[in-house]
Amino acid sequence: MKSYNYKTIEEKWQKIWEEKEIFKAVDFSDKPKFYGLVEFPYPSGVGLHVGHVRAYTSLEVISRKRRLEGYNVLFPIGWDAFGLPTENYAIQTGRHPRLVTDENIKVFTQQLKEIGYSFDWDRTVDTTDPNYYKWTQWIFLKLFENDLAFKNKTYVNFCNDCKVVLANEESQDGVCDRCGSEVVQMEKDVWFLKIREYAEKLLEGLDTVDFPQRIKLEQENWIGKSTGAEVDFEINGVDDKLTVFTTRPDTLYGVTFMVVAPEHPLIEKYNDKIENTDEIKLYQEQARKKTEFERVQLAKDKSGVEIKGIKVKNPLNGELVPIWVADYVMMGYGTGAIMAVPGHDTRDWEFARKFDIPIVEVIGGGNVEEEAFTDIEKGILVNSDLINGLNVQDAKTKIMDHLESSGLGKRTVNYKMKDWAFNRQRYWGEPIPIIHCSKCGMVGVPEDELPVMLPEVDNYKPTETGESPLALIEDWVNTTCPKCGGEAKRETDTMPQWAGSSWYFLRYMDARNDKRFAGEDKLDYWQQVDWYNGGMEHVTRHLIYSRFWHRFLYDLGYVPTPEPYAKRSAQGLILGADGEKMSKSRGNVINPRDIIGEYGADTLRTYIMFIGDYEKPAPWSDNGVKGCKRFLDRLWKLQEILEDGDNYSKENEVLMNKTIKKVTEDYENLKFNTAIAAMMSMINEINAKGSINKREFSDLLLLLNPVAPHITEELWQLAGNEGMLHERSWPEFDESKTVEDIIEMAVQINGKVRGKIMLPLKSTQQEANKIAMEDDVIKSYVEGKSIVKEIFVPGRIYNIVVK
Ligand code: ANZ
Ligand code: ZN
Repeated sequence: MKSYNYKTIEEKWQKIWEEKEIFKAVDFSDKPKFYGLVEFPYPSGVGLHVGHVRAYTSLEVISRKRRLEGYNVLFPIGWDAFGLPTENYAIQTGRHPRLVTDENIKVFTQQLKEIGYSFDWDRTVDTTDPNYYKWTQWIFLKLFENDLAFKNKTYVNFCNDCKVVLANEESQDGVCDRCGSEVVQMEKDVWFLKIREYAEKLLEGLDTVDFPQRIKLEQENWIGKSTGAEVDFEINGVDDKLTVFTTRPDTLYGVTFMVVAPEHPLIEKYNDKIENTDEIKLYQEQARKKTEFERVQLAKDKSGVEIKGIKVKNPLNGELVPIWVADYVMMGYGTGAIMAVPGHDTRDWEFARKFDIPIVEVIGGGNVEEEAFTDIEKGILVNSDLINGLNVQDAKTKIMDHLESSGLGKRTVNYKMKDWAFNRQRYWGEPIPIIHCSKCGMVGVPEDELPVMLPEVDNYKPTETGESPLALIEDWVNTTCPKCGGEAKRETDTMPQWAGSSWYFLRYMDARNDKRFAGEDKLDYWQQVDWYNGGMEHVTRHLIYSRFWHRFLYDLGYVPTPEPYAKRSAQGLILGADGEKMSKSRGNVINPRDIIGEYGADTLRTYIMFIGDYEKPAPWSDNGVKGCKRFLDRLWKLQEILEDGDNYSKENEVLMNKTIKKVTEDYENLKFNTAIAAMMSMINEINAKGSINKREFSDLLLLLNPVAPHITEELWQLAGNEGMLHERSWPEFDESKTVEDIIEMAVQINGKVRGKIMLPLKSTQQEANKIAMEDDVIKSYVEGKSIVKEIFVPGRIYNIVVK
């Protein structure tokens, strides 16, 4: 027997797969199709890590299994290559991000190939390739044409260190996600996409997909649908009103003040009437310096100023209510103004306490002197004229009916989700294909002029003014207006990192098309992603953004399905051996290449699938790796006890059926660890029995092939089979043969039948004894006596002779 030389074996099969283009997805094949998608990597300078291996091996296993099951499989890979690390590296070293990206892609490609993944390498996409970003720009233009892209002045989170405008999500805790320095507010005119218009569709779509519950929940929370009412409060003495959004119209009788956001237009509008404008201006300036996070999350200590000179009237009882300005109310949500009910809202309660504003109880059941009473299940309306005695739900309905019929308000829905800040002031991103003309306004670059290529720059560093370095290249910026032919300027913002990944799964269906983002016929054939696996980090935004783009394209008739991904799963993190997150500073990082070098790719793949529950975090274990290598060694050694045979032997029949069933089902349920454990114990049983025939061996190889494709192909060939293993079909099992036959057996004591036991047909004498002694009657005849002799005829009789 040759020894298991994984290095030569793995190189050999990888070469064969590549040369024969085994894993090419076939457009329009008659076979059923399966589209498995993994999140494409950002090709960073540090190369592949074990987390990638965990993320990719799962769908690799499913994809290989699907091919054996007769599917035409699309299992692609590509590069999400725009982004800050590469750009920052370029700034430091002066090397062009293009060169750096190409080098990194080379390294990643080689590493993925060394692991033996069955990707279709003909379909790779690279988001930084003009042939790709041409279509990213094209989708942007479609959004622009459909009024879903707009520019607006806002205060943006600006990192003084990175010189970049950050999305709210990138500046949580008021610090920059990337460098940790303080984030300041800067006024800028930036691009937004109107994802809010898709809120309802994105919510509804969740009912039609197979996503883990926690992912659905995160999508729902991100969208943050809130049902309530808009209520108009007449402004006293003028013909105008202040409209608030409330989820609690039932508490209207408990309103003791109003709050408007510091940015609310009312302040400007009634400047003449307001008596303390200086005080308010000062407050507005202070608020401007705070990030949204500081205003909402950190605002333990409430601040605010009463607007003197104007009041509003409570629409139900006509009482005059003072208006305050306070930064815990955000301009970007609802109407930017609230009716404050300190008796039943905690923030309002804290505010009222601090500024000595009356607190009125309108929901009985608590003690509003001590804290806001917020129990909407138990509370009963009090001090509320129209609705006294009702529960909260009924009171809401009644008040909303009343408001609507008397024209004082209306039912409304709000979404927490903000429009998507779609811009970066950096170099290494897709140029936004818009031209600014002083006569025509903003004009989309004509489709036949796409892509708008990234120009060469001398310096990749963003400008101090917060503009991208593109703004400094005059001959690029200055252009002519596509509409009027007059002098015009190009947009110099680039797209955010999320752009390219919002539609890459469509490009894989037709990656080399130069007429369209993907051909209609191919989109029709591949339809949608059948199964998408990835991480939990950043998944909320990526899924929201890509579902939005996809849904938009669907609405325009460009793609055949409303949702891009039929099913989504997520892997857990691989932790360092110390149980901590892998990090350079902790020195607990495992490099997959080292494992491949020492044990081979099949061991790496097997171990990473064996490491633990797929969806949970799992610590690395060197012993675990060695154990998996020993498993493959034992598999290799089965050659020594290999016998002829085209059918399962009687002895191994149950073992085979049961293992096939277990592995088949476990793979589908992401229980790779227990599937592998079943194959490990199968090998142990085979070794105990001392033989395995060729048919049994082949089927075992097939079961393990998706996980360890090289060694299984090799063993198949060494066993003298024709063709290649991956051309065979997935083994089937007979449900009725997955358990041992159970029989009834009489137990005699000194020749007399004293009881009956149930036991598997092939039980041994020891097993029969164990079961017999669990029977109290039989036991009573044996207890206290010594066993002289036992006669055991398997499947027939068990006689115990005692004295
Ligand atoms: C009166 C009231 C009484 C409220 C009560 C709550 C409890 P969600 O569920 O998040 O939508 N609100 C409305 N617009 C706001 C804004 N721009 N900034 C800060 N707070 C705002 O919450 C909606 C509730 O949050 C609204 O209902 C409003 O306060 C407040 F016992 O109105 B409520
Ligand atoms: Zn023009």
